[in-house]
Amino acid sequence: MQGRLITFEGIDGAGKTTQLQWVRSWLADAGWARSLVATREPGGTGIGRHLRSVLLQVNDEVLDDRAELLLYAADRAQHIAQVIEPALAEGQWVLCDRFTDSTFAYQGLGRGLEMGLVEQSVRMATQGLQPDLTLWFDVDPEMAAKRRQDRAGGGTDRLEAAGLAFQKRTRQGFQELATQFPGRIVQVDGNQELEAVFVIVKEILEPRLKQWLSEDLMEVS
Ligand code: T5A
Repeated sequence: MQGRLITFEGIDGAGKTTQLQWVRSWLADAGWARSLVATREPGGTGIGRHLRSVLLQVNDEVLDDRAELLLYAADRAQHIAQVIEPALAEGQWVLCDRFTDSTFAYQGLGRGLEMGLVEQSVRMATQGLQPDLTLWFDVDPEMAAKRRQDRAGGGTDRLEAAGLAFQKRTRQGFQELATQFPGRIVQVDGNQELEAVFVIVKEILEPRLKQWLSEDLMEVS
């Protein structure tokens, strides 16, 4: 059985975390005969949780853009070694809240770092590991900002505090990535109600999961 990596991407407040949790329950309840791991970046490991707080806490000290890039890479390298690769090796399906596309969109387009540097950092962290499927929750940045404001508990993290123009550039980054990798990245209109978005997500996932299961069966026989 082959493990599979499914990533959930989008700007802050796009709704990906909620959809990931719903997908997780749906897959578990529907008995897809495959064990699952749900995880996230940054912060999918104990070490990663320390890095997450450095990355997301608003601080008086300004975090340099290249330092930010390297911290995301460090979180990812640890996450892949400790969580993702072992799960894939056991044939599990891994649902990951953010992965490499976030680095291209946020540090590349959002911060404006040179793409060569971003690519280098991603290559070093992943050693070439790529998602099998990426769901990109595309939401209007103003709507996403409103959702973040309305969210119970409120609060703004360091990246959210970078403002609307930053989120717009990041959205543009995801758009460019979706054009570049049309087979892997599937755009989901996240502007609709939660339930309507989930219907779309299931429509995308069902045929893929069936295909993966039949590929596994063919391998066994
Ligand atoms: N980052 C990350 C980088 O810069 N580079 C990288 O390489 C990586 C990996 C991580 C931050 O780090 C950055 C990106 C991020 O800024 P995070 O907390 O993991 O931070 O990411 P966020 O996007 O900030 O997570 P959020 O939880 O804020 O947003 P989600 O997951 O997109 O949205 P969700 O599901 O939590 O929903 C937000 C609110 O909206 C409501 C939900 O109920 C919730 O209240 N909502 C909806 N309301 C109406 N209709 C819908 N369809 C809704 N969907 C959700």
